[in-house]
Amino acid sequence: MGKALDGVRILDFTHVQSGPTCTQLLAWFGADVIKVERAGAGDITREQLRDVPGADSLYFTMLNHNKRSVTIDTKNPEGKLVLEALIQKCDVLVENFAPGALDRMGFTWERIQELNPRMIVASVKGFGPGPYEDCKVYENVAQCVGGAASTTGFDDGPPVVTGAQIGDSGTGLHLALGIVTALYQRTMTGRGQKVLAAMQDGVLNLCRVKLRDQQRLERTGVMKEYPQYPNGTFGEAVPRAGNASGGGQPGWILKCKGWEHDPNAYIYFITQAPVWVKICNVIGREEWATHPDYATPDARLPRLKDIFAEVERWTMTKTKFEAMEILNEHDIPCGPILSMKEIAEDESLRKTGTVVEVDHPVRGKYLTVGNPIKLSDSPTDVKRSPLLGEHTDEVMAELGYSREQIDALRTAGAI
Ligand code: CAO
Repeated sequence: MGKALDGVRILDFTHVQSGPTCTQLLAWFGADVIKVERAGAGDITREQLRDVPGADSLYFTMLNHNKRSVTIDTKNPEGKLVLEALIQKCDVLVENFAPGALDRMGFTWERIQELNPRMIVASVKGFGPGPYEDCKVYENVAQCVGGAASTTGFDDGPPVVTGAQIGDSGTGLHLALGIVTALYQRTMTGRGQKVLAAMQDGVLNLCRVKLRDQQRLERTGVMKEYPQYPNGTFGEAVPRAGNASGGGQPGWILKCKGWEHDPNAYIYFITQAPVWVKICNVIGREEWATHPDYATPDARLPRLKDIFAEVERWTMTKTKFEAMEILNEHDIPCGPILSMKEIAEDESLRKTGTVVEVDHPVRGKYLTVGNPIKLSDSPTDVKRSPLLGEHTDEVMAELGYSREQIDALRTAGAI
């Protein structure tokens, strides 16, 4: 079966996490992704957080599946010529260098357009144009400047960053959408274009509901679904909401049987209005179904803390999986807090290809997250990440270089 992006060639000039997330997705959709790495060193993540001596780290292998690796010194004049040949051959150049690095290398937008007017140049940067555009940015910086940290955590504690890599992988996802959209537009215009996904913008996009709440707060001074209501105080900015649900369906994390010893013996419980009567029946508070203090969503808002305390008395008598089973029988929305260990062992995630075991010639077998986006006509086949420079000769030959030329470039340190 063919793949959605068969025939699309990507010059992958990415490193660390944000850019590689994007190009890995494109590779899974069938693009030929040629990762250009610094000769002798490669993507810095190859050696970061190493768990097997001498083997590419999981950090690298889990972000670079299905790609080919070529090593080119793009600051060497002859190496630059090889990169030019690649630019002429590829459809998209993806990069996430520090601002200005590509220009300093001599590959400005104008120069790339001269070489290939159909080329799409896609970049991840920390910030968009403005006072911070020259700054280098990593994941947690993006979470802080994009509004996530100020709205995450508990009211009486400091801002908190989340384990979900919304700054890096989140922005990589945004960039991938920009790239396929630009490819689609190119089918009509014949022209390439620049695609920019700034990490601050990507995080803010994911924090859209918090900018919604900022405006609600300014208008009404209070947000009744926040845990600060009715006894706490609201300031000028959206406060941290603990584990409160983001929308109009109040939720909270509740203890389950075993919570004293197991840090993940908890369940997320949502008091969804349409199933309120069922919730009352399940927890044994049938009278709340009709009591004026509890029967309507508005009446419940000032009492959420007490309501969740009562529900928790019930969840603490069940394991998180028992609670999940019982609540699901009644269509009550909930979800167990799954540990990474439980996720790694989850059979259903393995069956769908969301968790995949991959073999690697140096490190052996390891687990990875497969393609979370499933296309019925373009199935994903997860292949191991490339060794450093594994495909240099192969790609050089495809570019038309002879054996002698390849050897000479290698001797010159260009590749
Ligand atoms: N041959 C020769 N030189 C190469 C090369 C190659 N194949 N590939 C890269 N280089 C050079 C670049 O040209 C650059 O040189 P100059 O500084 O002289 O212009 C240099 O390597 C380093 O690039 P960098 O500045 O991007 O790398 P860094 O480690 O200092 O910074 C990071 C890393 C991530 C902070 C920065 O790249 C950045 O802000 N990127 C944009 C935002 C982003 O993606 N952040 C998320 C990263 S994932 O957590």
